[in-house]
Amino acid sequence: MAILDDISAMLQKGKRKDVTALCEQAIAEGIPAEQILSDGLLAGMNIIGAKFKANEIFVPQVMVAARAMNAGAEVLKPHLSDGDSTSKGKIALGTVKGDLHDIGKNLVKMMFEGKGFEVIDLGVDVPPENFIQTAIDNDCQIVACSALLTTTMPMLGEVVKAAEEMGVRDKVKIMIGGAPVTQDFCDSIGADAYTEDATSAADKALEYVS
Ligand code: B1M
Repeated sequence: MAILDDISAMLQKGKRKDVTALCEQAIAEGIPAEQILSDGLLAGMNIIGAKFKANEIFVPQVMVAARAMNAGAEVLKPHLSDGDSTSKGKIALGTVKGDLHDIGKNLVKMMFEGKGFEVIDLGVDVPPENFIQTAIDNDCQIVACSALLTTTMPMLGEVVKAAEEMGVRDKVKIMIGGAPVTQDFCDSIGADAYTEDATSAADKALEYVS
C-alpha cells in the first residue's frame, strides 16, 4: 500500500512530522493500526537496522528515525487498545542496565496497556534491583525486561537473581525480550517467559493473570 511505503520512507529520513501526519491519514483511511505498525513503521525501522549494521548510516540518522518511529507509534497507540478499561494487573517494565534502546520497550508497553495492564515504565538503563523493588512496592505480578545488546543480555539474568535475593521469586513472573534474546537464553537464566514481539508479550502476560 503506497501510504505505508511513504510512512516507511519518511521514517527512514527521520521526518517525524510527516510520519505523524501519514499515520493519522492512514488511520482516517481505515487501515488497521496493526498493519500501519508492521508494514509502515517497523518496515522502515528494519531497513534502518540493516543500513546501520552495514555502516551505511550512523547513530545520528538512527536517532532521528527512532524519534519518528516513536512519534508514529503515539498516533497508533489508542487504536491498538482493545478498549477494555478494567485493570488486568500491574507490570514493572524497563530496558536493562547499560542499555538505552527503548523503541521495542515502548511498543511492549503499548501492547500491555492495550490489553488493560497498568504499566510502571522505569525507562532505560534500569538496575536489576530497581525492577524488583518497584514490583514489591507496587504489588506487580509481572516484571518485564527488554535488552537489545548482547553485552546487556546478562543483566536479564541479574534481574532473576535479584528477585531470588529479595525473596520474591515465587511472587513475580519475569518476562524477557529484545532482538538478541532467545528461548534457550530464557531457559538458561531461569526467567519465566521469552516472547518474540510486543503482541505475544501482552498475550503471555494475560495468560499469567487469568
Ligand atoms: Co543500537 N544497536 N546501538 N541504537 N540499534 C542495535 C541493537 C544493533 C543490533 C545494530 C547493529 O549493529 N546491527 C547493535 C547491537 C549489536 C549487538 O549487541 N550484537 C547496536 C549497537 C551496537 C548500538 C551501540 C553500541 C552503537 C554505538 O554507540 N556504537 C549503541 C548502544 C547504546 C546503549 O544502549 N548503551 C546503540 C545506540 C542506538 C541508538 C541510540 C542510536 C538507537 C536507539 C534509539 C532508541 O531506542 N530510542 C539504536 C537503534 C535504533 C538500533 C537498531 C537500529 C533498531 C532497534 C529498534 O528500535 N528496533 C538496532 C538494530 C536492530 O535491532 N536490527 C540496533 C525496532 C524495535 C521495534 O525492535 O527493540 O527489537 P526491538 O523490539 C522488538 C522485539 O525485540 C520485541 O518486541 C519488539 C517488536 O514487537 N521486544 C520484546 C523488545 N523488548 C521486548 C520485551 C519483551 C518481549 C518482547 O518482554 C518483556
